[in-house]
Amino acid sequence: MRKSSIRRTCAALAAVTSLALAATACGGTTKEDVKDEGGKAAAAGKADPNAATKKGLTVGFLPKQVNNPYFTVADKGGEKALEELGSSYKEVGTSSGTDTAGQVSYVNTLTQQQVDAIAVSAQDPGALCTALKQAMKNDIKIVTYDSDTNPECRNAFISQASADDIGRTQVQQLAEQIGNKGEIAILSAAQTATNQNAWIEIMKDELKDPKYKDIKLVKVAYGDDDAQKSFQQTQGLLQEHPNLKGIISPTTVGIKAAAQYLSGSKYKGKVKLTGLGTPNDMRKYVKNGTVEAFELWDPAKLGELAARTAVALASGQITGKEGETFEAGALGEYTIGKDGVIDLGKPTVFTADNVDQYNF
Ligand code: RAM
Repeated sequence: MRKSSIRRTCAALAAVTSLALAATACGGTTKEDVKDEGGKAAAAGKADPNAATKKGLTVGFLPKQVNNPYFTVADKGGEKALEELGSSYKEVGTSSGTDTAGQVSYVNTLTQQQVDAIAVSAQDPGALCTALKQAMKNDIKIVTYDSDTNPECRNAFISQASADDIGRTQVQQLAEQIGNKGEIAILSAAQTATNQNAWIEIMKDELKDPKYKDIKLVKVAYGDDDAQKSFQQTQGLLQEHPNLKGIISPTTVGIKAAAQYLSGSKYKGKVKLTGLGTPNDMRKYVKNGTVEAFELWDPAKLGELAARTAVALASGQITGKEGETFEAGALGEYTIGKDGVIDLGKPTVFTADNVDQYNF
């Protein structure tokens, strides 16, 4: 039986019965039996770098939040890459960045639909684990991108840049702007967000350097990647801490809302703001003097690398082990690092001098 007809039969079964039953009923003609050589090697835990790139795969993208412009750009990058590779893309997800139950149910749905791979940005590291492990048992490859789960709950994590680079450079930028002195605060996304929490830990570590002895981190606030909540949190930070000199917002939604608040207030240009934003969101605030510098990577490339990694995994070219290498089209060759982490590259710093060269 061809894989596509097996999939239809099993999908129909899965739709009317429990997944476990469907898997039993499809026993003997599961995906395992129709694997090519590369697939067999991968099933045995070995990568076959020469295995052909499979076509006709379906990769489901599950961002942290569907209506977040950052993920719109990232997932478009994934869609384009899959089109080039002859595979299909679909996107599902919640509109709130703090709906972990919603994310879990989307993982379960994609598993029932027997997609070949899932690229997911986790709202919470642990909450998705059981569902993701169930997907992997069903031979679905799991790639996290942007925000990771626990390493045993996925095959690989596509990191936008090393957490170290992202965390330390934001502190360095703000410290320079405030002359290494004064109170600062962080405006983050959701309190459970794996990516933001990893960066915040590194920021705190960077702040231990004696050169920052006159800088005091007074608060970490959470805007949940909700524009209104982030705006109000910024307002609250300034009310509670009238001597605040600077804010780091490592989220595209947060930095935009904070810039909007500052630019319409008496603090414009006085309270410094940096963090992670998109050039299109931040251009106006760089030009009107609210923000001097901020940083980000190209989200489209992050989505593209997630898609290409998913296809390489599903083709058996890699298994997610440290040291394996693969070709990611025009992005070049990547090597899998410790714990299955793949770094996209270095973040780019945007200022008034270069912000107009970017359009995302
Ligand atoms: C927001 C999200 C995302 C993060 C970017 C920088 O869009 O929180 O997870 O990577 O900001």
